[in-house]
Amino acid sequence: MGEFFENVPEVKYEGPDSKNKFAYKFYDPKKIVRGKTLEEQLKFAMAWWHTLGADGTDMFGVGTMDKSFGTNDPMDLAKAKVDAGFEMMNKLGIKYFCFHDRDLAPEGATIAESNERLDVISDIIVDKQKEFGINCLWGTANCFNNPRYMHGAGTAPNADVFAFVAAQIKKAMELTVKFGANGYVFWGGREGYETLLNTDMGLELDNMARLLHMACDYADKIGFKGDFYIEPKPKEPTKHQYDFDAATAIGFLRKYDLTDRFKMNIEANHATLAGHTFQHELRVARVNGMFGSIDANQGDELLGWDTDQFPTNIYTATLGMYEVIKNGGFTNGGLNFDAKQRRGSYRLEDTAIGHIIGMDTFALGYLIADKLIEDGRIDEFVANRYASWTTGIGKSIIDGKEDFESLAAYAEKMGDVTTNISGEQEYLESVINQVMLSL
Ligand code: XUL
Ligand code: CO
Repeated sequence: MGEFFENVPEVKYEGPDSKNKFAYKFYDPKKIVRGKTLEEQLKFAMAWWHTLGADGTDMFGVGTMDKSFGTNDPMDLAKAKVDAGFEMMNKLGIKYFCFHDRDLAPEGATIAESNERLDVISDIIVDKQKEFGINCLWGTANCFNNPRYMHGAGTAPNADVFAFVAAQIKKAMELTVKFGANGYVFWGGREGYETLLNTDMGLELDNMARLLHMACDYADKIGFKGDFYIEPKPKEPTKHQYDFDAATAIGFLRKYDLTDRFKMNIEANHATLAGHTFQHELRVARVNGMFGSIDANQGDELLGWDTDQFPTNIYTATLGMYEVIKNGGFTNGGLNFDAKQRRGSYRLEDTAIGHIIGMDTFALGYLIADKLIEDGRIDEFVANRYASWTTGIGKSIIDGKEDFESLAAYAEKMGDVTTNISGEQEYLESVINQVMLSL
């Protein structure tokens, strides 16, 4: 096997003074934080589709990046991508990857042909995993690209499409188990509607739940013990997607009795598209006991679409990792770089540089969030803000001892509320700045 990323050396931690493009300035994989190495805490993953597949094609232009890896033959390309992917992960010290079925091998004329191709490539991947000690974070099926999914996949009006996608997901789950992953993602890019005029929303949602229940049943059959994830996104490519945001997806899972097996895979750019912050989506998942994994990227504040940029915003990463630490860290999940370099950054080494800044950003975010929690001023402030619930009337409400009549009597006796205290947002933001800059 030749080298594909010949301009990318092995990337090591050199510290904040390093001027080497191909070095980590803040991500020291062996540094111990909260009883584990940063490498174990952060669980970075490479996304097969962006890193090995995306060539810079956009709505107005053809690809700018050469991702042919030296061949024109589709199966040879699939094999070369395995070599290239493991070379990249090994050089960057990334220990996980995520994949869609169709990222790994080109779709055939029949399901049988597609599956045979996947068998060939997945055997090679399993050997590489052993050789490099690299794991799979999660797998998924691409249920959005093929024209058969033009009206949806699990929510298609045509039952034959539902049968087809079930077959596709069945195989993708088998591959996920074959790679030893503990996560399987459902991202419903075509699960939604363009117009309600032609849509039976109730039936579509019932059918989506039927598909997810079938996935749970099949997981038991093949011994998949990991988590299923819903990855919320409000729109794009479909006008309205059913898994709009974490709150909507959790409501859906509750209605259809799927909360035992499912958690959220929160993508930063999808939060932006939903009109939320990254931290908001993580908080909603956390307080509902549904936090699972993260697609680490960022959007552009000025653009209304999913730009999937490598994450560079330390403030956003800090508030995100604050939620992850409060959740007890990752269990089966991790930080998957669902991210690509800009179209003009067309060289193969630019994807390595993108991963490097992404890893440095999340390492900084984790270290600052850890310090914020250790500092304790924010937690203490929040505890004090809600102190009225720990004694007196607040405790009595929580203990279930009050009703409207008793509270009306209490309010009458009180006269008016005189005990509100300042929210001190500006002070709290100054604490973050201080902790961040004195790391
Ligand atoms: C699309 C997206 C997907 C999912 C996996 O916006 O984020 O790549 O992460 O299907
Ligand atoms: Co994603």
